[in-house]
Amino acid sequence: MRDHDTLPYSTPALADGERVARALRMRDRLKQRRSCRYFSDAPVPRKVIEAAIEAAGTAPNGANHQPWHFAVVSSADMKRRIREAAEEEERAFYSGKASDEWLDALAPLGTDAEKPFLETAPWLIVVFAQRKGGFDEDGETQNYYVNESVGIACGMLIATLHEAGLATLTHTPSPMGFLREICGRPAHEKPVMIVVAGLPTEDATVPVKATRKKPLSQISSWL
Ligand code: IYR
Repeated sequence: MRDHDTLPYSTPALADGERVARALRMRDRLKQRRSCRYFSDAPVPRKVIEAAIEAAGTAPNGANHQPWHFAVVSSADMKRRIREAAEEEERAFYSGKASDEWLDALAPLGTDAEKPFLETAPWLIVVFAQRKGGFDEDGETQNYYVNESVGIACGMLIATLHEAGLATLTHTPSPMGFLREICGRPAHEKPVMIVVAGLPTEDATVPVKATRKKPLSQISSWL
């Protein structure tokens, strides 16, 4: 006997062909995702963001403590503060802190210290990892596999926003402690990334370099 409470679990009964078709459909949808750096100020319903965060909140995670918090920023004032603080860090990064090797790696992506999208995009989702807190967020209970859990949740968040037809960007100013202060989060939470969400400008482009994906034969081995 299992000595904990349980519920039945099953997966849908599908023909193999349908399983393959669904996997290919999902793959093809996800293949269309791009990191976008040109956001319009067109509004996007709050409900989309709420649903995507609920989807992220279903991610597999350590001991079901769900060690994440999503601070959703939409006010012009807060977005401006985040942009100003992020650009200050990025200026230091691009004009000295980053190694030449790192800057060379970024050159084909065309990134620089200017982050206007932090103000123009309708939504900034600031993702925090809770180092402690447990399910009840008591701030003390140990959490487990925090980075892994939050990473998976971010992937599910981005996939859902993409499925809703939004453009996204994972933005990781470094260091990003300022996000804790601006968003009013406690010291045991670590800012992980900003997921910028909205619609692309009409003349948005993406770097060709970013569209090259490693083939299956390179990213997998079958043992
Ligand atoms: N955080 C910087 C630099 C940057 C670093 C990597 I690695 C990227 O893939 C993209 C950017 C910035 O946002 O510009």
